[in-house]
Amino acid sequence: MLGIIENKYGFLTSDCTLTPFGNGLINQTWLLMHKGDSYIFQRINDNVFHNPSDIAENIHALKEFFNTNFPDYLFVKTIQTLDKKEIVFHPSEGYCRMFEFVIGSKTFNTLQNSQLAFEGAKQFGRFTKNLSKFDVSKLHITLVDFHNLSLRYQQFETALNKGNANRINACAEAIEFIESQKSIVDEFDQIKTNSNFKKRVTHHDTKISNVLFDANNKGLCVIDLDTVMPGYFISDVGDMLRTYLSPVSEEEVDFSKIEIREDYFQAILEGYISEMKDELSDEEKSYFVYAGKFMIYMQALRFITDYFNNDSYYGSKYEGQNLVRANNQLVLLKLLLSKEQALELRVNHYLENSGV
Ligand code: GN1
Ligand code: MG
Repeated sequence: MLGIIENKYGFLTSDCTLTPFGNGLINQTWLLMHKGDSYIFQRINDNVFHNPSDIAENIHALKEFFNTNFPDYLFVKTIQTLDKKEIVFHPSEGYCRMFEFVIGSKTFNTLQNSQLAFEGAKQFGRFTKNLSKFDVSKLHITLVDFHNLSLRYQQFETALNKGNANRINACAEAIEFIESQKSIVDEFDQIKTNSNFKKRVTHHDTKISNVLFDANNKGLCVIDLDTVMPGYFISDVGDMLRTYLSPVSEEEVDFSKIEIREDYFQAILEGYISEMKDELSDEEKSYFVYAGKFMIYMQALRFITDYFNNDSYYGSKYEGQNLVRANNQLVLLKLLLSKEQALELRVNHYLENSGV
């Protein structure tokens, strides 16, 4: 890696240190220190992103739009190579790129208070709202059918037929529960033909570590734009519900720690709607809780499908990790379903009383 950095960016190897950074599952990320300056250096996983230059072109187009229309928006810059490229291909290291590290900014891997959830939701809402005049058809589809729940369900069914039989046989209970919730897919099929649902510029990976905060814990902007594509708002709201509501993540093995924190729900609702109130149709707003079901269910499907397929997508650091992740998400889904009515009431109450 250091060789590429020296050849392509002109940073002498002896002046650089690289330290693994963050907890992404797909790309590899490092903090690069060079003569007192910090950068983010990444290797793009091209088993997942088959055309990394599409990502670079999308980010470039978004940057131009923000520069012209929202010059005050903090858009995290890609550092260009010596020959002015935003992405580098190396025969053995693959596709790499570098970003500036915004001085004074910080990220959180977990949420310690609901105010951070409000700020995160506000930033993702603001991102989509600011891009409402951006021609969404100009974006490359960096991952085809990424949040297509119907396809994810089909992939699960295919894995049930063709996957690792020992693993499948030991998961009867999880499979039965997943099949019992198939109506979540049917509802998504209806959304796809509902003209009140719009495809907007959607981030598709709204975990809290993808928000930059300032020293006072105010949100600055969103990062990790690899999966920015046309999409439905339920992807972004849903992934926030999936990853902010519980005090523990999808990696937690002690499922008794999984929880739905209603104050965090309220914070996501208020943060997102504060920006998106005039963008979303009334019908879209009524799918706020559904968004959580949609994303949690899809993530459970993706993890269990990968488990049946011998962990070929997410990999696994210990035997059964993807099954733990899938079961964790199924517990989260059950808890969400048990609170569904209370959360629907919160949405209705907030929408009626805040005048949006
Ligand atoms: C992957 O790489 P990371 O952690 O940002 C995945 C998301 C999942 C997430 C689950 C391209 O994101 O869709 O929600 O893992 N990204 C891709 O932790 O598959
Ligand atoms: Mg990501």
